[in-house]
Amino acid sequence: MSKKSIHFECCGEQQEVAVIRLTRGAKRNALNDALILSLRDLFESLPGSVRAAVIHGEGDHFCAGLDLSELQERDAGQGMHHSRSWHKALEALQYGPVPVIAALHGAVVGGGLELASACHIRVADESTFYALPEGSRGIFVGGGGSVRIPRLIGVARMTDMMLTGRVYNAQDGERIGLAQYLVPTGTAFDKALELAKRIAQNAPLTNYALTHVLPRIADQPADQGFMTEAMMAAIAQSAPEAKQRVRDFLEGRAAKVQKA
Ligand code: 1HE
Repeated sequence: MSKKSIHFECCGEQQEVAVIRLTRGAKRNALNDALILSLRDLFESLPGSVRAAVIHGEGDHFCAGLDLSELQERDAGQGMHHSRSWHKALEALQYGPVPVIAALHGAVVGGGLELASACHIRVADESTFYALPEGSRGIFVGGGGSVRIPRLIGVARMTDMMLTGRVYNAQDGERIGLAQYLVPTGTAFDKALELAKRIAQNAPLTNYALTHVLPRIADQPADQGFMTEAMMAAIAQSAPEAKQRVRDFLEGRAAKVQKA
């Protein structure tokens, strides 16, 4: 399926992995309104077979952020609604039906980093670089970056990126927590797909707990977090699928954890 500015298809034996590609390569996958809307629509209507998703970008860069050509005509009220439209789309992704893995290469800048930070796992290849040029463009993040990025790298590092225009390369990006995986140039998509296929084998309820409940627990005071965790643990372990998976291990049918 091709929506405006994105291409979407399902792969895997059971069509369990959704692959989403940003297709504005000529504009370095800059995010215009149509693309943001398409992302929201897509994550609100993924086929029932899908258990995990990969998002990547066409051409030499993952994403150049907000399409700056659309910024020209907006007044303050329109700007507010525009930012909220990004929030809705990226919430549909972050709190959507399945874990999402971003395969990163080239520029991951501005709104591109905001998009990547809404994903659950980021796999970066060696060509990746990260920046928040909003500071030098006289604007601010508006796609949830001020909420999500400090949770990955801390307020101090994000402040530095925006005040000074600091660019992180792929190695340093992984070191500070912008990506969980660093792979050779040209292999981020393959690694992301491999991870997605593995994630798709998990019990859906466990994946739901990890994408919807864990981040909320992380935002709760410890006392409430412990209680939410206890409730989620009880719900997860009472599922028939969990009981079957534990039985499979105890009876020697499931894989052991291997030394890394
Ligand atoms: C764009 C955009 C864009 C490229 N909006 N058109 N983001 C930025 O400030 C980053 C701006 N972009 C760049 O710094 C560079 O384009 C890149 C480092 C990403 C890539 O460089 P390069 O040499 O491969 O490409 P290019 O020649 O700069 O760009 C190719 C074309 O894409 C060119 O248009 P053309 O008509 O001359 O071919 C560029 O104008 C166009 N292009 N990036 C519009 N971003 C919710 S708030 C989020 C706030 C933000 O994201 S602010 C950060 C915006």
